[in-house]
Amino acid sequence: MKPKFNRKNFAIVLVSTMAILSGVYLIAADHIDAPAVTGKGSDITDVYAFQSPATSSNMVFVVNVQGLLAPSATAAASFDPEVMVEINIDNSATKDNVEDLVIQATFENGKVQLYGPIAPIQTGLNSTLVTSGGYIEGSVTAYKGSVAVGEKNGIKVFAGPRDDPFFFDLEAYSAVIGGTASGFNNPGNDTFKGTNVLSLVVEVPKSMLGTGSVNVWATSNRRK
Ligand SMILES: [Ca+2]
Ligand SMILES: [Ca+2]
Repeated sequence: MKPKFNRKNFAIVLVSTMAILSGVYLIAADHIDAPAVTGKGSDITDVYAFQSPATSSNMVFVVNVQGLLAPSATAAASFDPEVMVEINIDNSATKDNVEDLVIQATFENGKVQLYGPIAPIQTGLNSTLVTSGGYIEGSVTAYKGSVAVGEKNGIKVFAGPRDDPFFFDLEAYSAVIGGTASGFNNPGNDTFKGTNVLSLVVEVPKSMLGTGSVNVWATSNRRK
């Protein structure tokens, strides 16, 4: 029987070329999330999608979870084996924000298992692991450990703790929203400096994603 996953946490929708801007847009809501998911394996902070700087025929997807990890807590942090992270890709000619392809990641015993990209069995609130397509596995990189990358059929996967790349001045933002400041300062204050996330990074040939542009979003899904 195929495992089924419930969607617990919906992250963001973005167009690949807008990945960085979209990440900025989402900061306030997604690093400090609802109590039910904050700090849990299903808590997505940011999603990035961009062309590989090294290989222009590849796309890179990054999904970060478990934000605001203090360095002292990072070594003990781990991906939740009950949570599947799904990268959803809408590549239809007329973008309908319904995924046509999914890339699915699960985590178990220090390994990351990656399925797809492949057409989903179902769209919407639930996901089913699609085990009939491409599959690769990699070791989860330990905190400050040497980087492990799984690679097969032109697809690469990395999973492990990373310094949160997100820059946001939360104090200045709060002051602007509160009416006590008219704008940001230069330089600003990097509120998330020093904190870590658990990153899933996937690189795939664009040829596996269809033709034309794509809409990309990520979900985390808890096993049921
Ligand atoms: Ca679609
Ligand atoms: Ca989905």
